[in-house]
Amino acid sequence: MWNPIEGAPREELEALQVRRLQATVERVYHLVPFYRKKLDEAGVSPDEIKGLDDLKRLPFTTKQELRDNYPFGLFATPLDQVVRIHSSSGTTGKPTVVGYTAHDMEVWSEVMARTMKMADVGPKDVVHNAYGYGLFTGGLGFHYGAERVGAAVVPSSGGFTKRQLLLMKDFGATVLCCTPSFALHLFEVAKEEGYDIERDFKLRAGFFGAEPASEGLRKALTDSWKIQYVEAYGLSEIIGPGVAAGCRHGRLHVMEDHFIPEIIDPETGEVLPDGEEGELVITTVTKQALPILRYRTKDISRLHREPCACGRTLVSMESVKGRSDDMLIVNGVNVFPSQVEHVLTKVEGLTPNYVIVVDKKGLLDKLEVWVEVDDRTFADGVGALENLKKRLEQEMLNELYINVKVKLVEPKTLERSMGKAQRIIDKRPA
Ligand code: DLL
Repeated sequence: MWNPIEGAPREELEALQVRRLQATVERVYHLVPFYRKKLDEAGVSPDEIKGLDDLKRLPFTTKQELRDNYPFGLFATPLDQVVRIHSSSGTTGKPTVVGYTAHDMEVWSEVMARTMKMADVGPKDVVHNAYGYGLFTGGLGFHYGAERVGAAVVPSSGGFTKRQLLLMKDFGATVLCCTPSFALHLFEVAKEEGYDIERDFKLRAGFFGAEPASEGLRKALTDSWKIQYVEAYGLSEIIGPGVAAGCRHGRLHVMEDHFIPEIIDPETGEVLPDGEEGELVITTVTKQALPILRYRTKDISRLHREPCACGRTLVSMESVKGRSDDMLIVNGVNVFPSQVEHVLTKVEGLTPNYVIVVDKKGLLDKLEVWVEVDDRTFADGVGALENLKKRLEQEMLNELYINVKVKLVEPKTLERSMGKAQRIIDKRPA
């Protein structure tokens, strides 16, 4: 563990959370007119926050509200105390802008150091950081965390796959940080370029996040690169990466002394008990520039509080299965891209490179999955491919309860992403 608080007794941790929550509500009430109005409307005065149970009385904050207050309307500090600004580009409307004071940067480095510690990253490591540097929080978030634990960081950022491989080999990278889809792409190109994974690379751990990855994709990455897979979860509105990190026992621990998670029913807003699936909501309790009350992440997960063998007492969240706004409703049935990926990675002969195409035919939605087969399967000929296609369509029906048309495509024909993979093409009229 990087910080003993990660394994502190629950009472101690919760007492700290309550103190910090009280201070946060007090601050936003006095410093952010938006929150004063919302708290007044909800009939909550800051001095009524006595325990964690009072969290549920606080109003939610949504991405739309951040946008409505573009760019700095929700900041709780004047700009002269802000030392960094990041922004995430949405697909629609204005970007979301987030700010950090020097203390926020300190917290961010701390939670990223804890993340790095999940694979014992330290001064002997060379961290190849292929998350995008820039307005996206991935690059700089990992950068500061790796520096904090004393590792040598290679700030390679995204793109330029072949050059990345060359640097990874020549600099002796022991740790890779990037999206799971880009890690897969790096592996494919490494093979194409004739690298011998075990002889040419020294990788021992990979920090993968920013997008969902099915069990199958995780296993493919662990086996192909021969590394410890560490999951990183986070979002710019809360801090960036560093909200939660995966331990060696496969639990994704939330840095609860800084971010308090809840799971709610996305329809009613009611808080759900541990173990139930719903939307993850997060309250920051140490952020200065942009404190956020009950941020609706739209990410679907569950929380678990059973003790973890790693010794951390921090609550763990299940890997995000998808975003509620990524969920496709196909003829009334809910489908997450991760469920499709799960089926694809169970079947031999395919690669985890796929896209989902949704269209309308008459009144009905039609879902197609295009997936690349591997070289060996491709060489097997038409008959084998036809059988594989039928088998996949049956598996999809069994798992997703809908009819899916599968299109098997040649290896390396679908577009690769350098950052977050774009898996869905929705052609239905809005
Ligand atoms: O993606 C921060 C990040 C960078 C996390 C690098 C991990 C590694 P945003 O661009 O604001 O921030 O996107 C946040 O990405 O709400 C999730 O939907 C998704 N996401 C992030 N991590 C995971 C993960 C960064 N481990 C949005 N699994 C979040 C699934 C993830 N989805």
